[in-house]
Amino acid sequence: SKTPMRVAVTGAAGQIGYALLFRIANGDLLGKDQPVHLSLLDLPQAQNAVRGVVMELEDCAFPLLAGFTVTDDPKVAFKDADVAILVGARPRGPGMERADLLSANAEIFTVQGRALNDVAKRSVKVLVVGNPANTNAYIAMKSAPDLPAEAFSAMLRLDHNRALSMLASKANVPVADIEKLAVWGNHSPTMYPDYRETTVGGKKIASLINDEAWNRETFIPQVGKRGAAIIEARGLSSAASAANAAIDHVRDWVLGSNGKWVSMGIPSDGSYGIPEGVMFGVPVICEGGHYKRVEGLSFDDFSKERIKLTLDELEGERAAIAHLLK
Ligand code: NAX
Repeated sequence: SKTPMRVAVTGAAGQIGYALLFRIANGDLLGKDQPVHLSLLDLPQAQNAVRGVVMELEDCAFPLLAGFTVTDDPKVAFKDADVAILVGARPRGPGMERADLLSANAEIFTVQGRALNDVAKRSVKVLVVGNPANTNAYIAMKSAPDLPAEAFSAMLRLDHNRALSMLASKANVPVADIEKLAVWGNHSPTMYPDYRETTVGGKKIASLINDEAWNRETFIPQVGKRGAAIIEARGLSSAASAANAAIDHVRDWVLGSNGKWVSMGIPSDGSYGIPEGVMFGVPVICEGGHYKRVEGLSFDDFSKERIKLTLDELEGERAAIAHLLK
């Protein structure tokens, strides 16, 4: 049988962690024939809670679960990691300014980026879920100069899946038949879900929907505010759907997206006018353990405006933490 792959998850005691770990152990992430070793990182005060989650994982008797590491030390958690899913982050507390939030997280992701740099497999794939996800991923990448920049990504997949589902219901078609959706930019309400190229059975979905007002006044804002709507309804932020998106993101990256477009936050190569290095959501196709940006797309005036809005926000975040990156 195969050698276990090592998957590190941070924020393991949190609500996304609780929805994520059981699916990884069940083989949903890396395949039904791939044993996994789980390395669980959380803060010192959450170690007991992580041990409780481990007891439940044990009680599932997952055949693919080869072992555990439980720790509050990133260098232990990331040792020889094949995959690292960085979920734990500092949430915005009462009265906390945006700049305070950015710098509290900059500290966390600097430490974790350095630890990945020092101890992870050279082929590690890192997904940042913890918010502000794009900027946190950027900081981790910049703190890991010995790893390839391509090792680092931020999660736009929840936005992508939300948009897919809304389009399927609007056009009254199965989700699985929808191809070529793109979500551009920052994982925040400024992101741009873009269905100009999207097809269903070879036909443009835009011609089926044929409602540009719906695109601008309903679709784009609702995808952007979906997270807030879930908090409003559930009293808690998205957890199972966020965990599902993390699984989709990493599974496709490792095992391939079968020719489908998926959206990932990745360091820009300078294309589409996005300055090099900015951690920006773009459509990609995954194959052979690598992602490849979809190239040659064009933007109309409205799309250019939307891209500028989300890029300006990301550049603002990057400027706010620049002094912390040495
Ligand atoms: P919880 O507050 O339930 O759990 C967070 C866990 O992280 C806690 O157990 C905490 O102790 C731990 N933690 C905090 N700092 C840590 C550190 N430095 N090292 C290790 N562990 C640490 O939050 P949860 O609902 O699980 O959400 C986690 C993060 O995901 C938040 O930042 C949230 O904003 C973000 N989200 C990102 C999404 C995306 O699409 N990119 C969507 C879902 C989610 O809102």
